[in-house]
Amino acid sequence: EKKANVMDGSAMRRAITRIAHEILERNKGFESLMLVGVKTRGVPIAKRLQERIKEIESVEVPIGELDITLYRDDLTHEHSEPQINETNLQESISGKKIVLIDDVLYTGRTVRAAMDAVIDQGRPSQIQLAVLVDRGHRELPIRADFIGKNIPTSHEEIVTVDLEEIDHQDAVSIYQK
Ligand code: 3GP
Ligand code: 5GP
Ligand code: MG
Repeated sequence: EKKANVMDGSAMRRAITRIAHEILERNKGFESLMLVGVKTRGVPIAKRLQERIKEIESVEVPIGELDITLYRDDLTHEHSEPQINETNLQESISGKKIVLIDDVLYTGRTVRAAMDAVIDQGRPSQIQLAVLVDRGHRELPIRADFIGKNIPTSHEEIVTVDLEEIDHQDAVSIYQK
C-alpha cells in the first residue's frame, strides 16, 4: 500500500546533479576517481553521475559494477549476510578513490560487503559512499558521504526506487509492507 511519493523525476535529477558536484568538490576534481555501482539500481545511478561529471568537467570517470545479493529472498533482510556474486571492476582499483553508489542505504550490510569486494581486488586509496536514499536503521557503523535524500522510515515500510532505465519512470515512494 502506497503511503507517499517522495521524489519525482526532477527531484531525482537535481539530487544526482548535486551529488556529482559534491563528489568533484570533495575530491578536488576527478583525478583517480572511479564510480562503482551496486546492482541493480546503483548501476544506472552511477551512469547518471558519470554523465553529469562529464557535463561539468568534460571528463569520463571510469565506472564499475558489483553484484551483491542477500542470502534470503524476502525483503525483511535485517541481520542477513550479503553475498557477493560478481565483480566487474575492469580497471585496476589500486590507488583509486572509489565512490560506491547504491540506491538505498538501510542496514549497511550491503555496503560492508561491497567494501570487502573492492578491497579484495586491490588497494584503493579511499572508498566513499553515495546513495540516492538513506532510510536509516543502520546495523553497522557505516554512513554515506553523499545522500540524495534522507527518508526516515519504520522497519515496516519499503522505499521503492524506480529508474527510467529499468522501471520506465523516475520516482521514489514509500510503501507499507
Ligand atoms: P536493487 O537491486 O535494484 O537495489 O534488495 C534487492 C532489491 O529489492 C533492491 O533492488 C530493492 O529495490 C528491492 N527492495 C525494495 N524494498 C526493499 C526492502 O525493503 N529491502 C530490500 N532489501 N530490498 C528492497
Ligand atoms: P542494506 O544492506 O543497507 O540493508 O540494504 C541496502 C540494499 O538493499 C540496497 O542495495 C537496496 O537496494 C536494498 N534495500 C534495502 N532497503 C530498501 C528499501 O527500502 N527499498 C529499496 N528499494 N531497496 C532497499
Ligand atoms: Mg540497491
